[in-house]
Amino acid sequence: MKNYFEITGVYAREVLDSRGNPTVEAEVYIKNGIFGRAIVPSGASTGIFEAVEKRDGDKERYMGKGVLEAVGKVNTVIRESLVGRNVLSQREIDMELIRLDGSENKENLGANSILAVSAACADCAAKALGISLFKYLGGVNAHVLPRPMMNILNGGAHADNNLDIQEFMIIPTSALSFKKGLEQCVCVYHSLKNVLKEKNLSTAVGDEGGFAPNLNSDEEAFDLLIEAIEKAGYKSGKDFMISVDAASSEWIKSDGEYHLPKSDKRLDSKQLCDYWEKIVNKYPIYSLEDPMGEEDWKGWEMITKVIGNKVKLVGDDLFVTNTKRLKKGIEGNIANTILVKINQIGTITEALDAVEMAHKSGYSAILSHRSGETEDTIISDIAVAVNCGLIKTGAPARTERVAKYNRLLRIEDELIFTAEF
Ligand code: 2PG
Ligand code: MG
Repeated sequence: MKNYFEITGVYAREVLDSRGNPTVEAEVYIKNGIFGRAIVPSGASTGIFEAVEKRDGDKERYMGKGVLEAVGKVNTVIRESLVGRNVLSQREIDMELIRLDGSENKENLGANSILAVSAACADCAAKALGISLFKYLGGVNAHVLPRPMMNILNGGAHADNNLDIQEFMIIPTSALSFKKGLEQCVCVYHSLKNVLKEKNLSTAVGDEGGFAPNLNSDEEAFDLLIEAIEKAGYKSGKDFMISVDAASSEWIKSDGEYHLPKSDKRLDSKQLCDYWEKIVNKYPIYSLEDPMGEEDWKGWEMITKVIGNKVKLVGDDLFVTNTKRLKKGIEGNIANTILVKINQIGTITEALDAVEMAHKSGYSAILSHRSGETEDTIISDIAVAVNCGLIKTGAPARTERVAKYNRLLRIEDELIFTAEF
């Protein structure tokens, strides 16, 4: 039994993500052929403070997006340092990966190589113990199923339409179980498709499976969502609320003003704050993600003062799952929620630390996918492990998104009556 949990092998390969771009898959082995596996996701609207995703830049392969160098790091230095360690020592392993890399932003080994191994270790450990990943990561108290924040209308960098806001999400607020909430979301998704068809609008989808029609304005998107909710037989504001990811860091131009590229509008921080206040007063808004840019701390401070007591203000590019940036936010009364993306920071331990810091300070945490995803479902397990109660993982279409929801259905089944929603 003594050496049962000893890592005997670490192996990585290049596989594809949902946008057809290469990404890193890693496997971690212990004795008896037990192994864990993980695949790393990839963003499009990436924050400038995210940990570095290592790409080969070799134009002869995958238009420069290959990850053979990152894969090579796993198969050499990382393997050498992990073989012989106890796979259950997640924190120790992650600290070792950070030490091996040696940089502030994981630029030497690449956050993609590091995260693949970190997550594969967790998966292997759970399998070795014969328990579910969410139980391994969260222990006996892991029991809260997250409400899905479902992105059913896409714009911004995720779609080639004319909407500046990147994501329009629905969140089921009256459902009493994950299963029911999911079903309701799916009904609204299909209802939206019908609404779009009736108006002769496109039902083609964007990167996260949400529809991506051209509309007269971003506000029309809110109206369409509400129409879809009502036509599906639900009450907006009661059964469903709306969440937005503006991804406004994408809007900032060098002159410091926000330049909304598709509508060609220019706004300063105050005007943008006024715009969000108007939206919050007009629509049943649950949360606004990145309503201000990743470097606009002053703008964030202003919006938190103005509407921070009414809605969740979610820092994605602002916090990049990094406890140093989150701490700055908490100390400055900035935002009230952190979006947690494991590849923004690069290890499972650091992602768990970010959730813990948020919760201790009265901030909410939302587990999140990336726009480039895979069949890997670890974020579903993490969401339940940390009892954060919220997950953002796209439309109920495209298997890489649906896989996360299906995993949550299985977890809910496993928890039976102890599941809370
Ligand atoms: C976001 C994400 C996920 P990306 O901005 O929140 O929806 O997009 O992965 O492209 O950063
Ligand atoms: Mg975002």
